[in-house]
Amino acid sequence: MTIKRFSSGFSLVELMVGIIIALLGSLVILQVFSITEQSKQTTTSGSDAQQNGALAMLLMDKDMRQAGYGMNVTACTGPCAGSGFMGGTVNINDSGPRTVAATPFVFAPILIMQGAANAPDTIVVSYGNAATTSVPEYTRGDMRSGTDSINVNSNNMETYSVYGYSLGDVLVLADATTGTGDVIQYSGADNTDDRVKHETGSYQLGPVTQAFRYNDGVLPVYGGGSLLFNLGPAPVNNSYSIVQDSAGRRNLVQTNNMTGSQSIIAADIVDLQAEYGKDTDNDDVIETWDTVTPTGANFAALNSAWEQVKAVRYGLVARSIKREPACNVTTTLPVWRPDGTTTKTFSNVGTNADWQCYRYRVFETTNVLRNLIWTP
Ligand SMILES: [Ca+2]
Ligand SMILES: [Ca+2]
Repeated sequence: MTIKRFSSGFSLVELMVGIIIALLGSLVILQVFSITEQSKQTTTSGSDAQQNGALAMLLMDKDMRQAGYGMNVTACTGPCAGSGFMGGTVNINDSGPRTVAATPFVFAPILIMQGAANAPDTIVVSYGNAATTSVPEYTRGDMRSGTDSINVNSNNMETYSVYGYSLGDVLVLADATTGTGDVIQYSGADNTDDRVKHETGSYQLGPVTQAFRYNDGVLPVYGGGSLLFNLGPAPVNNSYSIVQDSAGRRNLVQTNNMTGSQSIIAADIVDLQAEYGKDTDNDDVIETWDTVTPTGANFAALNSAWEQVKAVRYGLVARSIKREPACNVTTTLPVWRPDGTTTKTFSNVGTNADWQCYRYRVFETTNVLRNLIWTP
């Protein structure tokens, strides 16, 4: 007797039902995964903006805390009475390699170049880094030509010698009557007559031979009572501006105006606005916050107007990298408070047609120009 054995298994209908259930399961899993991924990217892009903005603020703040070091003038009697140089225009006679052209150096801790209409502002930060002197000397006169050495007032000191300069130090020779100056570089001293030299050629810095890069200019003759500031081996005159790249991204760019080099220091920074804090009645308390760069009918008036600038306040906007699918993640333009209370809008953010598809973070701070506390 044979036993007929039926082979057990799925029928075609059972198989198809099974496949459909598996497909539905996969769909649900994919859907959940997609939603999770989307929310993860949104969270990450928000933190990108947070990080970029914080980095931008950190780097700018680090520079601004030093703004004005070595640039102030203490009270002086004699031929130089009352003369300061804040707000003067200094030529950077640079023979070194540059990626951007040398622009005149406005001799002030902070210069805000207001963007046209509501475009981003550019903030220029300046300071010296001399290890020894942080106050200028007055010249004794007799600079006989534009390349002649400079007779400094060292006879005010105990020793009859040129004091406080190191080879390669970058100096600013300034005429406080006209408000113009020139960057030069210290190339040695002639101690028989207290003279500071600013020759072309090169010098040895440790194992490295360096060229004097700021001594090629033909200078006007500077008379007695001119100021000689020692800004040290590597003074800073940095511009911070928003530059749009070829892909349409806006980044915070730092330009080193002394050497002409440029770099992106924080990505996706879409606006930068700044205002001056001014003490207009000379009681060391700021009462005015505005965007007006000091002016004056003559240099003395311009100098006084600059000496009212005691602080800078600035705000910047960082944008998330991710463009959200729904363009309603931001509904109002970001704002800041330049004087601490009045609200102002970052209008430049809205010039991107799809600005509402991104998230933004606002950062704002005040930097007191504390290196100017000795200003007369
Ligand atoms: Ca502005
Ligand atoms: Ca005041």
